[in-house]
Amino acid sequence: MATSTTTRKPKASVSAKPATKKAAKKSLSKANPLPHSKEVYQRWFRDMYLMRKFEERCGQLYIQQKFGGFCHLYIGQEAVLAGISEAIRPTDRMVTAYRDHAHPLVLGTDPKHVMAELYGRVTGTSKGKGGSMHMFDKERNLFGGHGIVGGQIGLGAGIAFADKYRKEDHVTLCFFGDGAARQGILHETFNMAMTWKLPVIFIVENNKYAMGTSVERTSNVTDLETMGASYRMPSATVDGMSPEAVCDAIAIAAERGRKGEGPTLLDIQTYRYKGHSMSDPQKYRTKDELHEYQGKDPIEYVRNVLMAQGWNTEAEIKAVEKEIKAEVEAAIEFAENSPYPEAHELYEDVYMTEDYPFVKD
Ligand SMILES: Cc1ncc(C[n+]2csc(CCOP(=O)(O)OP(=O)(O)O)c2C)c(N)n1
Ligand SMILES: [Mg+2]
Repeated sequence: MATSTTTRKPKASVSAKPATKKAAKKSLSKANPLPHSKEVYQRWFRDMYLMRKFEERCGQLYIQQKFGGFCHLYIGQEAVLAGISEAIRPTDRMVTAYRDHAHPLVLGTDPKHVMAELYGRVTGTSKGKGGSMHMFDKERNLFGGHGIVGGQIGLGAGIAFADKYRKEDHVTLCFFGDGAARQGILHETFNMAMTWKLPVIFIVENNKYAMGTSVERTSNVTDLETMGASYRMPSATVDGMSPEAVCDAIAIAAERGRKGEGPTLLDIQTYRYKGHSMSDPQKYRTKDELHEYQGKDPIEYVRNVLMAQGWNTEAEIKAVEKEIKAEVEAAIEFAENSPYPEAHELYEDVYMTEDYPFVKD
């Protein structure tokens, strides 16, 4: 995440990336300047590789029944969070749905506590009481992890309202899926957010499907950016397989929010390589479609940038990969050795106010 207190200036937008490694190497020559520094690409590689490896292990552990509940993987969508993290400040807020393991990781939450939450252990981010769908990190302004499709759209505007009311210049990043975009709450929220010019960025993580239902089967309006039009909300469609394109779009939207100009809607087009959750036969899509997106894999792309620019050797990249894999294994060990919450925890963290009048012994 950008650590400076000023938002980075939006960079020139970047065209679609080449699909093959050979093509990538060719076009990423030193003569072809990139919009970000070596450090940014190196951090993107680390962050995305951590998200990917953490979740690959989550999928395996879930099948081994090491933890229960639901498990929705983010694999394939990593460029969205990588791009965003470069365009925001640590004080900005995030609220998302149940596909939420990667959000705390990119914000810097220790993977140990994310894994422990999946395992339902007291050392988890929500003391083991939330599980996969309810990752929170108060210190890093992550407001969850929500299981009701579209529920967090209203929450996002509420958080932004509180910041505006307190005259604080934070921006809220409110994530939801292409399926959630069809919930009625979106319209009420868009209306209020535009009326009050709230500092919120509505981010559709458009992975083309809501469980097994494609965007095309959901509505005659398949161009989701137009959903902001009735409210005259500035909107754009963004290539979500490109961290650079996401970073540019978020930087512009965040600047608008901080200047008091109100919300932005971004239809960030991405793809999930895995099923909706762990029990999904994926009959609604073809292998060719999946391979097409895997050919634009953002981790491969950034790895190629690092090597083509001469910023890292293959051996250096392999060393980073080894380090991250070890970090994920350490997180699993930490989770497995952590205790479950005690029974009294059931009654704690329910109300903010300890003497809430309706809580009686
Ligand atoms: C109000 C509500 N209706 C239905 C569900 C069941 N459900 C869970 S996930 C999901 C699909 C949502 O898809 P999308 O918003 O595109 O997000 P994605 O899973 O693709 O990230 C549905 C219908 C739910 N959790 N809440
Ligand atoms: Mg979806």
